[in-house]
Amino acid sequence: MTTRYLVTDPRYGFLKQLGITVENPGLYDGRWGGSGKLIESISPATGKVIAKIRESTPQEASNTITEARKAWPQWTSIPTPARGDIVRQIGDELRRNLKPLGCLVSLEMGKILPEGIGEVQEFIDICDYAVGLSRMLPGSLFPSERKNHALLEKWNSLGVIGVISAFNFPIAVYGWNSAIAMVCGNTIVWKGAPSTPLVSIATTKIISDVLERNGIPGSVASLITGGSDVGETLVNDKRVPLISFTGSTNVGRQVALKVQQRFGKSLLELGGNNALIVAQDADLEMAVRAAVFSCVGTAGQRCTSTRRLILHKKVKNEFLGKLKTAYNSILKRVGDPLEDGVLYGPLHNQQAVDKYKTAIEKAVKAGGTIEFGGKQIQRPGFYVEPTIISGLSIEAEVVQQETFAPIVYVLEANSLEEAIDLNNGVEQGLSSSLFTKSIGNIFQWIGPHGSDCGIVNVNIGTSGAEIGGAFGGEKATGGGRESGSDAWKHYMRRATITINHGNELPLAQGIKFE
Ligand code: UN1
Repeated sequence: MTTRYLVTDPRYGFLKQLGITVENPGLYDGRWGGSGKLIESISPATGKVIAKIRESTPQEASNTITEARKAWPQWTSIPTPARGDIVRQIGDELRRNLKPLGCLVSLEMGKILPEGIGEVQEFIDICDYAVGLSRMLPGSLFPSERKNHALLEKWNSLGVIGVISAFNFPIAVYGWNSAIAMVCGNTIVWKGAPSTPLVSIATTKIISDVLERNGIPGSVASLITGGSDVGETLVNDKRVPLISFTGSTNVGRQVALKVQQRFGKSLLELGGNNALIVAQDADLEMAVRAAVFSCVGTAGQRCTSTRRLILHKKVKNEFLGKLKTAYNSILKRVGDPLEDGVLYGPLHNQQAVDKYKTAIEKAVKAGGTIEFGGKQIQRPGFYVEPTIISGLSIEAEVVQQETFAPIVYVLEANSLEEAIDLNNGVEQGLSSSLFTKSIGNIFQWIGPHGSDCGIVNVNIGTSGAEIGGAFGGEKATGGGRESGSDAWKHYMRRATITINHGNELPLAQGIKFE
């Protein structure tokens, strides 16, 4: 069954282009390495098995860390702009493979093809960014209070960086981490999501080919696959000074505690519970368009997806009417994410469908009204209706929790102050957006008494950030920042250096000790 499915579908030709060989028909047996469990990669659009992959064992994960640690001295000794040039070549290879890789993301994760391609583009963009950074990584020279002394700040690489990424962005989030970590002089051990192993394999193959072509060991960008035992091996290993973790708040909390226990550093991108506020003076057409993408795009499976709509009382009914019309047109564009013209694909797996159903049950029990959707879509794969629920208060358990599904809760506000309080009234603090035409509102929103999130948008939705800014959030989102701005600092250690180039030994603060 499995076998036939893979080999008879001509659309999967891109697997071959990516060097994913079908050694036994339908079975990628992981000959590249690994002797752990044989797991299945399942297509969210059909529920059928795409391939079987052999995972790593914890011991193999540990050996991989050894190899990545061995490769670090060579990699970090290469001049930074030359490391940048390797990352440029990786970006070029990704450009060449944009379409097939985008198809693979779409096939295995389940997001629509334009978004699959967009995700690979995000990796390309961060490669470009990292190449520029490789010519610009700064240091500082501060004035010393002592005569003939120089006070400097220098940034050095950390060593092996552990990257644990999630199924929903199976390539872009690894890209943010790896491109920046590599120009900073680190080697990487990546554990992708267990349910998107083919994307991890194809990406790592592309990168290791570039490295090896340049005489650099592929272990500079290593891959492990597996479940929580393999993840724990990485998290607990003292040879890994930084763990970058993307996933749920609950797992992230455990990762952070374990890493802290050994005085490692962690970089956390955890849950979001993002709100989009529509003020009384908003451009409603624009707000509706943005809300549709942020609520139902990626079938609600972005960390940045809109989970709460905070609507001014005076525009609430009009906005909701327009939103429902738009949702109805989305229902006509449900389909296989690889097909042209499809705007809305499946959830990632059965577990996600179960969580969607549980959240809706809980919402209804708590007194919520289903304004739109609320049911599983009867077709193969893991499809559910995009859903709007009103009538719940901010305190309701389901409104406080992140459900990784296309469910949005409608809340009402009488003023911007009230809307900001609602925006800030959850544990998480990733993304937020306000639709308004008033300059006063905008500055209130972006100021100290405004949104408490890491991402604070105006007249755009909550999702779809560019790579140039720092990406991440506050509170239970974990406080990490990845991608652009000065996120590179996470991947380096700072040395404060004082050099006495005179013949005397003055002490700071004028202390005499003679
Ligand atoms: C995520 O969901 O983990 O801002 C990342 C966005 C994307 C990244 C999302 N650029 O929606």
